[in-house]
Amino acid sequence: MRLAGRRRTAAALAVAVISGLLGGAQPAAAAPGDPASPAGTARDPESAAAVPPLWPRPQSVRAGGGVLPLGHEATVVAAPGTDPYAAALLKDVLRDAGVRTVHDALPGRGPVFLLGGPGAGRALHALRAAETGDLPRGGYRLASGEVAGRATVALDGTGDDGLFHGVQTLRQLVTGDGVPHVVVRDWPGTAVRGTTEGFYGTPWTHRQRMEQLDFMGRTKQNRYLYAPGDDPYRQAMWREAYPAVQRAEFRELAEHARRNHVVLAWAVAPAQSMCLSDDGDIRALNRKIDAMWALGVRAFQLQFQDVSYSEWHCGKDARAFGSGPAAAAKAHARVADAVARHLADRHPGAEQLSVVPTEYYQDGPTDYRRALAAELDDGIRVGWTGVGVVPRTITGRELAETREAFGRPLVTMDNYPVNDWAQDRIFLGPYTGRDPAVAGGSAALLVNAMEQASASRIPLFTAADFAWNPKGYRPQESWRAALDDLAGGDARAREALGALAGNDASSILSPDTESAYLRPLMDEFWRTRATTDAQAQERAADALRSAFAVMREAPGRLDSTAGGDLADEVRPWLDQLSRYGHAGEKAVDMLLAQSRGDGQAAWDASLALEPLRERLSASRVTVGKGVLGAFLDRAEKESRAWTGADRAGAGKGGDTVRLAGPRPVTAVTTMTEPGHTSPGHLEGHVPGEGWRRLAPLSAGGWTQTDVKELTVDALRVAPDGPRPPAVRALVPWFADEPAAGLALDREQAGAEIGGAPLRTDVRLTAQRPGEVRGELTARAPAGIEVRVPQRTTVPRGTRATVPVEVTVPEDTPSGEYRVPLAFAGQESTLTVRAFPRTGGPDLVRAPGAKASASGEETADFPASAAADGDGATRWSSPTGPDAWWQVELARPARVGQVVLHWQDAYATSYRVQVSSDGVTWHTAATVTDGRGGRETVGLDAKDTRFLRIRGDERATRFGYSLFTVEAYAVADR
Ligand SMILES: [Ca+2]
Repeated sequence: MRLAGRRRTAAALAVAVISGLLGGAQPAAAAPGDPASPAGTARDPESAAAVPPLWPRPQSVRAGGGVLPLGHEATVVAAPGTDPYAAALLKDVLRDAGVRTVHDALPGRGPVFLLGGPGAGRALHALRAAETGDLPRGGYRLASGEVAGRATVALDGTGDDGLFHGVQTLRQLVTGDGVPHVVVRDWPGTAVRGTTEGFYGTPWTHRQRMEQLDFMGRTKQNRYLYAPGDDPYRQAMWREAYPAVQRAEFRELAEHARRNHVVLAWAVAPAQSMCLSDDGDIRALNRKIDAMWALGVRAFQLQFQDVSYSEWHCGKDARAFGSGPAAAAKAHARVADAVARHLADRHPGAEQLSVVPTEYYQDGPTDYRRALAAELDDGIRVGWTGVGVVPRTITGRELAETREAFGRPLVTMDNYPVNDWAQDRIFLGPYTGRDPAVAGGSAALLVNAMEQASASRIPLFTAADFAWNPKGYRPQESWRAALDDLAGGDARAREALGALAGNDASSILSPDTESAYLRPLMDEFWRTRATTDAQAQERAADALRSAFAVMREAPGRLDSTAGGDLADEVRPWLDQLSRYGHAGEKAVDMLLAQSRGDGQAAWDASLALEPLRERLSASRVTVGKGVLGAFLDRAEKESRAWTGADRAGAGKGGDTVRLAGPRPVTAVTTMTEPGHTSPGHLEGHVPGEGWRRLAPLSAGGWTQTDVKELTVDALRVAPDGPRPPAVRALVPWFADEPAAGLALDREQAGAEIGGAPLRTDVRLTAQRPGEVRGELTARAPAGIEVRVPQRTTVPRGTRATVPVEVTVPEDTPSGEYRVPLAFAGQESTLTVRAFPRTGGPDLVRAPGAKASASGEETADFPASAAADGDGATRWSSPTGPDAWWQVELARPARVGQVVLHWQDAYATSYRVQVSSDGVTWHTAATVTDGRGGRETVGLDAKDTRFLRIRGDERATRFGYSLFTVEAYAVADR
């Protein structure tokens, strides 16, 4: 016991040391067998920093501290029978690290690399690697350090691919300095993990597939399922052999797959043109399978996903099977069983056959599933996609239930990142929402790639990481590593790739992740815009503009990423990203110029933005969904607020503005298209006088004219030459309206007598062609104290938020108090409901309290559910505005506070009523600006035996629904 305790401590310390590098390697608690050597000790963090990040994230890594230097010579000793691909890979790694001479027998020279066999085993033992124990197939051990005075790296693996995965890890450990001293014990969390090429669209080219296999080897995937949606030779033309060129490609693909320890699998979907009951057709199918075997395919899948239950392709099937789901299941099972028997007889080395049934995405057992489960040979696996074709989440429970329904292990065929169903999108976000149990509990986990092969590697990298180490998986870290991997060390490309993937990150799996890196920059930009802090504005604008510049430059920066393939594959998205970047820069320039008061520069940027936005909306692809377009919309809206173009009374597009009657005007803003026209001048129509020339227009198109409260009933732009200026907007700023608009965040609010201050906001909107300065004043009645800032400045075109703090001192009687708030001639009244301090237990939940209601939507939502203190249960009224919920308290109380927890169906307007007898009611509080969620209502209601929440207006078209109501008595002094 003591020893075990020490081991755990040592492992925990080592893990802590390297967690910063690996983003926190998963503690080895889930390890089969002994995860850590007993002698492991913590090292100092600096030397541990020499361990580079490793992907997929290993199950356990222990940093030893030192570094094993690599020179020009090394010795590689491979045990007899060692996997030649692992040995070849090791030599490539050493060559890339600068080793020129590799000796292949001891003593040799330079550090020694021991691959498998007793020699590696002894060195691993000497380097304090844990014994092999019950390391699963595909697992490996890797250790580096000094053995008997010689720099040594030792590796061994289980199964025929473990050693290869170990060398893939070693590849990442080798840096310019050498190999860090390290002990890795690692194994796959999913036995079969890989990629499906199954999309509809242009299938990958042979070269793309070859590269994908190398990528799969690097990321420790071991299954590639060939199933293009548009390959006729695996569908309608399944009987026919592939043409010679494709046969040669399959052979090459199979060989390349072997090198990468990937099993080449082939899926056939014959049912659209097959007589399922016909032995001749079954023989033909088996012949095709034999032919594919001869080309190097080692795993097969039968697909029945798009099959009708009533249409057969020969009369014989109708007679043999009948019709309906169970008949179809029998037919599918018959074919699958025959193929499985054939494989077992003819190709005993084949992997287990899998079948994608017609009902591959449903929930739980069905007639079809039951019939298939009963008929299908036990050794056959069944494919499913989770519950739903593209499910947001897949849970271990769903997997277990589906496994139960089919009575066998499942091949999880996840439809992410495939995008053939959403052709305006590319899905570049990380793989998320799958329980670790889905990986470990599936016979295989295959994710369906996009047509865009190298772009697919971003999500596929993360899925491979998840499949290898599901419990240690951290999507964001994995995603960043995927971007690093694809960028291949090019920092400018990496930045652009972050922009591309960051703005194409959302999907059904994670709808809220779009442009996540950009949104805080936008938020800060908007926040500072409403302030008068010019420096903060510049900083926020610079940060956002830089991010937009990366987007604009992305096509150039990604020119040679993945050998140039990436940019070619995602051209429409990349170009759209670039346009958004360019438009974003212009929008920032426009708004910043406005903040500086430089109307001409802002107008120039605004005009430059127009063609960019037109090109953006002409594109059929979606980038930065819900974020980038929304940013530009808001920028335009704020710009129009600043220029005044959106003001009532502004002329849009015409050269004359007629007012309803004579009004005093302080200034006029004119926006015209620059160039190609004669400038023209501004005129005002003065009653009793006629048109008066006011000012010339600027050639740049932006003119703001101060007219000193001139009373006019019309304004116009008059040409100076033969070609009249094209007027975009003509904006009068009136002297007879308040300089600022004023709105209260809340018109009513409760404040506890003698309690903490009530805080609310006043929003001020500038209504002048310049910033508006003034003082917000509050006329507090006796017994109420109000604090507001001394001076307030509202920048032009923006809305400023001014905090208001209300305090109700100890001796103030409870009741409602009106606090008029005024700014620049505008006034609004805040109603403060002063209520006494409350305390004690929740009266609603006291024993003896009884809830009732005017009605209940169904028996699932009883009145009592709002009195149980349980946030998961609720009362719900039938549809309609007039409904109430009430509680009869156990004994009369002086109620001082009611707390409501609304469901989405809340009341915007409601009353709190009280009664001593349940007959005569009295309204203790009225709320007319209800906002749902948790609402606290203060009151002071003596002798309350009955407390009622009466709805007046609904927020939704449904009824009212309350999770919980609480009530508290006025506290004793
Ligand atoms: Ca409840």
